[in-house]
Parts: sequence; C-alpha cells; structure tokens
Amino acid sequence: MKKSISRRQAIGSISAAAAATTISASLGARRSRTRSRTGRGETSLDSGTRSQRLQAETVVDARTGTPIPFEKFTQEMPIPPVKQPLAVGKQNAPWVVGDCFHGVAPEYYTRTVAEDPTLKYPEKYPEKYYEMRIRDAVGEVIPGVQTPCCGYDGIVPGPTFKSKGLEPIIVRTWNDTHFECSMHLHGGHNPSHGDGYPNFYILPGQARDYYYTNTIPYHHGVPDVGEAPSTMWYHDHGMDVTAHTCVLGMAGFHIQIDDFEQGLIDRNVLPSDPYDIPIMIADKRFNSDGTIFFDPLDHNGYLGDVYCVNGKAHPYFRVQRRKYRFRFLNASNARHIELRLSDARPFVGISNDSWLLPHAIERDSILLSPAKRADVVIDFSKVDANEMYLENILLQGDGRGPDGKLLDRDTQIPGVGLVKFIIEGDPVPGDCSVDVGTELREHIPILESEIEATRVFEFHRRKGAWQINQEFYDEFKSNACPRVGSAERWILRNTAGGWWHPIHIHLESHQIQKIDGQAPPEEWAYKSDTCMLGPNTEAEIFMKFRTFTGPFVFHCHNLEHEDMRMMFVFDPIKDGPKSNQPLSAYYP
Ligand SMILES: [Cu+2]
Repeated sequence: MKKSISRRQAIGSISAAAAATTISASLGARRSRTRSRTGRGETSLDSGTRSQRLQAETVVDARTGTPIPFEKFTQEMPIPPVKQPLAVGKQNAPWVVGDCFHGVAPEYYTRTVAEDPTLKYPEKYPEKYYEMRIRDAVGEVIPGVQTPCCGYDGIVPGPTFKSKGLEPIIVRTWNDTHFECSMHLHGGHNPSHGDGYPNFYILPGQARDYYYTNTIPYHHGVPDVGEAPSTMWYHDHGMDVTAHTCVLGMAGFHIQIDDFEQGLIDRNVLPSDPYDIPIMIADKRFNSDGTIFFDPLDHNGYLGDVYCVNGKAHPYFRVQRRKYRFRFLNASNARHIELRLSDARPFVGISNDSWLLPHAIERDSILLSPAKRADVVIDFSKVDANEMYLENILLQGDGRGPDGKLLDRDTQIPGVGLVKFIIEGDPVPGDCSVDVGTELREHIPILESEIEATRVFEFHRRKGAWQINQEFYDEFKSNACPRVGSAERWILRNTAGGWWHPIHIHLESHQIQKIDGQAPPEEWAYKSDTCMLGPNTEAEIFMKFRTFTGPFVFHCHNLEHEDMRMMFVFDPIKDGPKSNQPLSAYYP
C-alpha cells in the first residue's frame, strides 16, 4: 500500500513490535519534554519506563485513512453485557474490603459527610461486590478483521454497571496490562480514592477497591434528588496515556437508577429494558493489518474515519415500532459529533450528561463533544419507513475542533451514517408516555447569593502544549481549594484561537449561567459535567462542592490536550476558599 512521507517513515517502523518501541519511546520523550518545561524535570514517577510498558498495538500505515474497505451496516450493534456482582449481601463478601495493594477509600470506614462531620451517610454498607480485570483482547470491529484492543473484562465497550442511587458498591479492579491504569467514573459523586485521579494508579498485576458510595449530594442537609445521576461512563484516566488507552477501548457505561427514576419507569413514563439502550460512539482509524492507528506525536487531537458504535464499525440495529430510550455517549478522543435522524424527525431530549432534565424537550440535533452524553427518546411507531439512519452531520477537518463556532457550526446533510435502524412490525400498544413537556427530575438552581468565590481559568496553547492559566498539570498542587459546602463562580475562557476545549469537571455537576454573555441553550441550562468551549468561548458556571474533600481534577476532554497537560487540580477543603495548596490527601 502507499504511504505518505512523514515523521513516521523517518522513524521507519511498520511492524507491530517495532512500532511499540517507537511509540513508547516517543511517549517517554513527550513526558520528559513537558515536565522539563514545567521546571520540574523528571521525578520518581519513572515516566519513561512506565510509558515504555504501555503496549502499543499500533503500526503506522494509516496516515491518510483506514485502508480496509468494508460494507457498512452489515453487523448488528451489540449491547454491552450487564456486569454481574461476584457476591450480594454484606455477609457474603468474597474478600476483605481494602485488602488489596491499593486499598479502599478511607470513607469506607469513617462514613462521615465532610460538610458536617456529625452527619453519617444514610447509605448502607455495600450490598454488592464486583470484580473486574483490565486486559488485552482481540475483537472484530470491522467485519472479518481481527483488531487487538484493551478493555475492561477484555471487551469493548466494557460491561455496563447498573447500580442504584444511595446503594454503595465495591468494584475490585485488577490491572492485567503492562501499564499503569486509573479508572474514572465520569459523572459520579464519589470519594477521591475511587474517582480516578490520574496518579492514583492501579499498578500492573495489582488491584484497587473502587468504592462507589453512590451518594447523592446534599442540599440543606438532605440528599438533593435532582443531583442523582443516570447515564455515567467509566474510562481510563492514567496520566499522560489516556488518549492511547481510550482509543484501544478502555471505556464502558455505568447506569444508575434511583427511586425517583425507577418510579418513572414503573409508571410507564420512560422506556425500560430492553428498550433502554446505551450507545457508545467513538471514531477510530485502522491500519491495513487491522490494528488501531494511533500517533502519539499528534497532540492536536485524534480523528478517525471509522465510527465504532458499541464496538462495531457502522452497525445496524433492529427496533420495534415503539418508543426507545437511547443513551448516547461520545467516547471519541477529539471528534465532536452532532447527531440527527435521517428523516429529520426531532428527538425527545430527556437528559444532559448524567442528569435527567426538569422536563423533556424537543431537539432537532444533538451536539456532543468528547465525553458528553445525552439521553433521548425516539418513537418508531410514527415511522412509516422500514429504515432510518442515525447520522453525524458535524464537519470537522482536524483535531482542533469542528468547523464554525460553538453556536454557529458547519454541518452537512445528509451526514455520515452511524447506525442503520431497521424498523419492524406493527405499532406496539400500551407504549410509555414520555413526550415533549413531560416532567422529569426537579432542578435546584445555585443562587448568586450562595457564591463565595470567583475563579477565572484560561485555556490556551503555549510552549508547544496545552495549559490552564499558563501552567501545566502538576499532580502535587491543588490549583483551587473551595470551601467544602460552598458554591463558587468559575469563568472558563478559551483563549486558544480556533481550538475547541470541552472542559470536564469531576465530582460535581456545574450549572452553566452564560455562554459569551448569553443564556445557554435549554439543554445546557441545568446540570452538566462537561462544558464545551468553542473558539474564543467564555462560559460562566456555578458549582457547589459537597461531601468529599479531594483531590479531584478538571481538564480538557480532548484527550490529547488532557495528556499534554491541560489539566488542573481542585481540592475542596474545610478552611477554604484558597488557591495553590499542597494536596489534602494522596492515595498511591
Ligand atoms: Cu482541549
């Protein structure tokens, strides 16, 4: 096959083994360079050898596109299996909690609420014990082609966790790979030990007890039901290598249902299993031997030309003539997508990121940056045709971001078909009732009068990489220390010219007040965990800091930007607000 002249040819490796060496070396070099620019130099983290242990299943012949022709819409879209607990009931615990190399969060034993030490969590001790292994595997992403991947339990997407609000679980996660991992539960409200701080690794051959309290943050001393999450996802967050590990497949869904949402399902307002379908979309580029292309020297943002939906390239999905709930997740590194149905039928939008909206809204299209989720309902009973496509209509030429501006994007209709829906049978009687306007989850706005501090964060390109307020990520420094129990105003300002930066803040939802001085579109007007910044966008958000002290991170979710240090630390502390403090805790 033809290969263009490139840095890769200068490196001159096209075998998997040679490429692994090349990529490891470049990852190591990348780290060294960045760290020396921060003035820190190399540290005891031993970055070069750690990077060298990252098994790069990568060869380098796909410079201009995936050189494997295949027919789209010939594979059925799989639904990831639901993760089953190893044991149910405290008396049946299969092992001693915390009795593993990296232990368990101290909250497991103390169980106090940080904002008021006299309060105890209302939740029970864990009733469910899970065990999961991160390991290499081979999957058929493109029909008839074997692709080496890395996934949770060796599958891509990983298994779907289904947990209950206020019911804690423990997930003992083993690392059977050769590189350090850190598993982040995106959109969750959990202790720092288990949140997936980039440096709280699971070392190769070791395990960490991820303690998901499934706490619902408090409002005036009682759990705020409006903060109970629905569609979360988990993915690797290991420092410097997240872009690569996520491209290899380290991501899965975590769906949580609290009593309120269960009530909506029981009253036949919202669709339930098997009409409640998670859909993970990620673009990838493949080499001619079926391996996944990845260039660790590309710090702009990885773009693929093949859309993988629940791990299959451009699949089909059979549906009945009834309402379905689809939980869309954009698990791409740098690809933004705007979803549309091929017959221009609007979606009934019911959530943004982790949280149900106060009421269902009509949405003609769904813009999702990397990491963002949106749950929608599609009513196939009103479709006469037997086929319909889910499309991406957003134009994006490179890792910088989509063409156009955040609220004035360049699109193309028809777009790229991602999933072909095959619609079968007659309309199903007794369908669920959700429609535009249906009341869903209450929303308690954070008030201006509650704000204790204002912080400004500028996101920009500098020194050949990515910075916030002219600093690179420093894993030992808390850039922002809000007071536990307080609310703050954060100004997120993109001063990076044409670059897009979707900013993800761990631990808590945030409430977008303004985008470029204007009220945000309704779908973003309530709770988010990822705030999209288009070219020169400035967003004003309100956030509360409840329950847990840190450290936690916030960062660009263009994973190449995140790895190249566009990440800051926040650490809620009892005597805040402060800035630039040492971490309040460290859990190696
Ligand atoms: Cu970015």
